[in-house]
Amino acid sequence: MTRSTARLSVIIGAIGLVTMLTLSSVGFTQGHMTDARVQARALCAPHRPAGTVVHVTLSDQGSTMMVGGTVMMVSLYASPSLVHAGEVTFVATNVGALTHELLIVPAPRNGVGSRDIKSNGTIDESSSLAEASSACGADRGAGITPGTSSWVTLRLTPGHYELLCDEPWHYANGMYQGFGVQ
Ligand SMILES: [Cu+2]
Repeated sequence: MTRSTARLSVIIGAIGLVTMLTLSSVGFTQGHMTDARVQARALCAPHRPAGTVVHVTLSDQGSTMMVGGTVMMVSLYASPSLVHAGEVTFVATNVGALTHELLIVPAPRNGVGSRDIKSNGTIDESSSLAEASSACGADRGAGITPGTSSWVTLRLTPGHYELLCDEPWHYANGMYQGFGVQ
């Protein structure tokens, strides 16, 4: 290999690396799409959402489970993440490949993400205020399947809350977000 071909292959390699990084960052930021794009992708939405509407995007990187099925790339992103007290409708849209759900729970004393994980990979749901887990429907169901939305309306008083997905091991892998009501 001549010096110039060696230099050329270094340049091509660098371009390839930059392309790979760009593509992977596009994939990783999928959970942060604008509300409009999320709504356009969802198969269903509530007809007349009551109160303040919060869009929650549930996402994952598909079958990246490793080591005993407990490591996965999952994400939950709510917009807005701070609302005024009163009636709030959460519309949760699953743009990932796994089934997800949305629970609205008062934030744990030790901070968002600090809940104990049971041996089956879930948390104690007894303090949950509401749940959207019905594919193309309101309230509780069998889970939000890929490409569908679920929604739930409730009255929230000022405070700190946690939005989370309690499919096995999703919370343990970071599928939660703090949510404020003022
Ligand atoms: Cu999940």
